[in-house]
Amino acid sequence: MILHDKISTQLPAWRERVKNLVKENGDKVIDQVNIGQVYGGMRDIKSMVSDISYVDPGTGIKFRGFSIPEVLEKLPKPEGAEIPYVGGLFHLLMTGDVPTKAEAQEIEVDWAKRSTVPGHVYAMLRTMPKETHPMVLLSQAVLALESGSKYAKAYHDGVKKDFYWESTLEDAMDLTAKLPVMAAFIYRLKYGDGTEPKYNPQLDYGANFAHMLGVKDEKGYAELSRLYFILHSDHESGNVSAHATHLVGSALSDAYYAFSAGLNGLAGPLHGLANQECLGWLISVRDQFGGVPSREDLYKFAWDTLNGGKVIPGYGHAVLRVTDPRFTAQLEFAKKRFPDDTLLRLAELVYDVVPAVLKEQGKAKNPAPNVDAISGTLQYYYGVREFDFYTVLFGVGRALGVMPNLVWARALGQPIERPKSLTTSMLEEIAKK
Ligand code: NMX
Ligand code: MLT
Repeated sequence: MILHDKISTQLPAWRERVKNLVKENGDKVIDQVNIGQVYGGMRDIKSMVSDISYVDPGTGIKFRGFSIPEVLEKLPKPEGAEIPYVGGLFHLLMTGDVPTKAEAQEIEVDWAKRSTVPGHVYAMLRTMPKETHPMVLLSQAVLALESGSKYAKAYHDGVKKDFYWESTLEDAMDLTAKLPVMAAFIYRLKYGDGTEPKYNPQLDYGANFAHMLGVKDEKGYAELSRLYFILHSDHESGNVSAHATHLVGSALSDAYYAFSAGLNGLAGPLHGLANQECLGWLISVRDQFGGVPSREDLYKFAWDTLNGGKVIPGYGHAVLRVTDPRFTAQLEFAKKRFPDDTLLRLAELVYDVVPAVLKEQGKAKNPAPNVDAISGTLQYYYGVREFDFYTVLFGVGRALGVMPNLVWARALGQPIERPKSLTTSMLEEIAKK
């Protein structure tokens, strides 16, 4: 497998680099921790390492050093498409190399071969009550695949630590191959006829998803799916879904246990569920005013939300201090394809009005939009209008980033994660000094 060969070529140098860094500079101080941070969700404490992506507060995400416009420009694309292969992004995140078209297609072909979802997963999902949230179903489906973990088997068969990453890579390929199929089935089960989707090996990952979901404009939605999965793949290591995946994986739990945990974190309204909440908020504005309101009406509506003790979903960020470039990429995609859409015009007006409202309120450190402020608007345009499905889409995308992180954590032998906690009395003692 191409990813296996590339990683194993790179690995000796990486192991040497990390070993020397820790040996020669292990006691160099990179950060200090204060009491506010200990009580404040560990915000900004520099205590993790990832070479897969990095979020600069002032410019946003870089995937393996490439900005979003660079990724969209450099990665190979299917014939006649504007948005690159998802397989190309996965190759980039796993290896750091921009793949050729043939290399990106190799991942796509491998995914197609691994895409069959075992019957017990469908049977299990069918037993769940109709009102079960799609994120519960996705997390359960991921866990239900665990019995097929190649890493868990290799571990129990006594494979040496240096080789853990190989079976983890196999799990990463298997899981990412099956995720869009399981997501499409959850969509059909919840809102459609409940039939099991079939992956078409002639189509790429994004086009397959469009086909399996059964949207009207398959070509248009295939472009959106590729964009959506690429943009949502990774946001360095500290966000809840990536960190949860890493934390659980650090106990040497396999990719299925680890990613299911990540999904459970993604399902929170302050994290991935904000995309569902955001579209709900936009629709409530549209319905209250019968379309796009005046700036004054929107201003008042936003203040009513804040005065009601709620957050404005899709705005603010723990790290970013500017407009999220993932928001901008989606806005540009939509403006190019459906500039007159009511919800898009509304999302643009919100972008104009809400940052000023949040600034006036003076609480949010970043009043600008994040990735979730517009993603639902694009889904809605293409006819995927069931808001509670949106975080499932985020989950499919997120696997593409957290899996390379897991493979490399295994390859570099990262240890079990175990920070130290203190009691409040201890902190009070420290405060007196
Ligand atoms: N609307 C209202 N209040 C906000 C918002 C917002 N969009 N963003 C931040 N605040 C408040 C926040 O609740 C906090 O209030 P309090 O002191 O009363 O607890 C205060 O501003 C300071 O928060 P920050 O330090 O700016 O933000 P923090 O790093 O704690 O949290 C988020 C980051 C993203 C959780 C927060 O901005 C938020 O709740 N945003 C809305 C939900 C959202 O869009 N989440 C999706 C994030 C992206 N993702 O996909 O994960
Ligand atoms: C993400 O993509 O994970 C979100 O923007 C949240 C974060 O980075 O903290």
